[in-house]
Amino acid sequence: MKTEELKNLLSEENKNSYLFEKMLSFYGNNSSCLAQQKTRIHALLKKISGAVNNKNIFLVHAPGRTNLIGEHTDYNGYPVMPMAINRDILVCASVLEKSVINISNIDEEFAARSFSIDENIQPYAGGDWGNYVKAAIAGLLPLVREKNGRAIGFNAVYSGIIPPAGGLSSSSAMVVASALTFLRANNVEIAKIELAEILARAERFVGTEGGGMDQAISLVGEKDKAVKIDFFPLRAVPLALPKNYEIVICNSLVRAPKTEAAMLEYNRRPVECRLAAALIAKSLENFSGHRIATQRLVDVDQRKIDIDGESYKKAVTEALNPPVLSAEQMWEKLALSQNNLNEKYLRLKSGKLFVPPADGFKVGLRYEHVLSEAHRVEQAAQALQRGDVAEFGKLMNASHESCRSNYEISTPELDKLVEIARDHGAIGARLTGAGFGGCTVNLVPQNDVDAFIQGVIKDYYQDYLPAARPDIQFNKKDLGSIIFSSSAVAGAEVMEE
Ligand code: NG1
Repeated sequence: MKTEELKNLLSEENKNSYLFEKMLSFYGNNSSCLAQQKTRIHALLKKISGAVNNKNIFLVHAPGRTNLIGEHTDYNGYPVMPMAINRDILVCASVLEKSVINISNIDEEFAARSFSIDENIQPYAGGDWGNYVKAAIAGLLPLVREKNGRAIGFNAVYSGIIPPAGGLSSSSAMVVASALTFLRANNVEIAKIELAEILARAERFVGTEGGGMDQAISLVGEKDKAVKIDFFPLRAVPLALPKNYEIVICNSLVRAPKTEAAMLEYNRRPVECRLAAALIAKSLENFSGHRIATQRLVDVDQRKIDIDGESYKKAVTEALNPPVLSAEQMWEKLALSQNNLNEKYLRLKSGKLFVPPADGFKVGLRYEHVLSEAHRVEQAAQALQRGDVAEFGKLMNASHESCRSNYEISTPELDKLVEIARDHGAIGARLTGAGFGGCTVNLVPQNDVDAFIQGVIKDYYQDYLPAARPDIQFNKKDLGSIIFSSSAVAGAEVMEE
């Protein structure tokens, strides 16, 4: 499609055009929102046509997400329940007949990048936005080469409206958008579920030990639905969200970038969970005499082990006692040398060695969170199926409490925001995403949404935050992207007529 054709498809007279309809379904039928999106697409078209001389171009859209319930369960093999939101990464691209990727961004904070496609793609320095594009290309290169014998690249301009470091998966949306652009450039088609599995592994290129929730929901999101996602193998079940309620997202404005201290704290949790699984497997072996192969907590779930309930309970209690262990206690209990412990459990997928935390491995608390949270996800799915909104809200609240006290991923600001949200009518309120800052997700009766937003603005953004965190600056004009309600939207796609 040529730039002019795309512009025509976006014009007012063309309200029934393919692109116009796509925009309506992604961003909602709200005139100021639509106007904003059109301006955004025009800016992309302008920037790319300057670079590629009006060659054939295409658009790719990948949404961010909010997780309604099921936090830090994905990498343990337990389910999650996110929805895709109407904040996305939009890419305008043209195919290049050579093995090079050229990317630029409407936001000039992100400098243009260019790299060659080869089997040895090395990351840029930590925190560079180009790493998310490299992650997608490196992850898909074997598949594209297998199908086509070679892989060609693209020129692309990116525009993102998902707040970064906010727990709304801007990074995974960037990976997904880049992956779809790369696949389209090479004319390779692949099922969304299969792609989600590849991209969950691919994103580890940036150094996090994450699970597969974010890439999956960005791809398989559905309009007006939450999606219960199970892992290993990936399965997605859409569930209708309650009518007459809205999902409101509030940004605590505490940034949680995965490139700094938050990355260390994030990676600590999967390490502690792997150790908890290893301790339980060892203890179960003592009880049952069988060797149990474990990679994650779900592998030692009672439903998977041939052992009576009483012995199972005893084995777990023994395994997680004491609930906090130093590295020395850990290698003794697992009967491993220090070196074996390091290589088996502390070596991160990035190759780096995880340094044991000074306050010990908190296996007891982490286990408590993951198992109870997995149970809450199942209950939440049932509550949605029978339309029990009150129960769903209670489960969201209980999830926040467990994230705070057992998984220790909340912050005073997130706790305050959740408390204020409940005071202003949220049926359920909790932190969403990895934690350590970022956003909360709130279930609010539709008729109360305006009052809810005004109440939270007053109590949190006007009264609490400036006093508690004078270091955090924000512009009142930006409140529309700091606290907003989002419908659930469809997953990522290439937009071409
Ligand atoms: P965010 O909030 O995008 O950093 C991370 C992980 C998820 C999941 C959640 C916690 C990545 C890319 N994402 O999400 O897989 O573990 O934390 O539930 O690592």
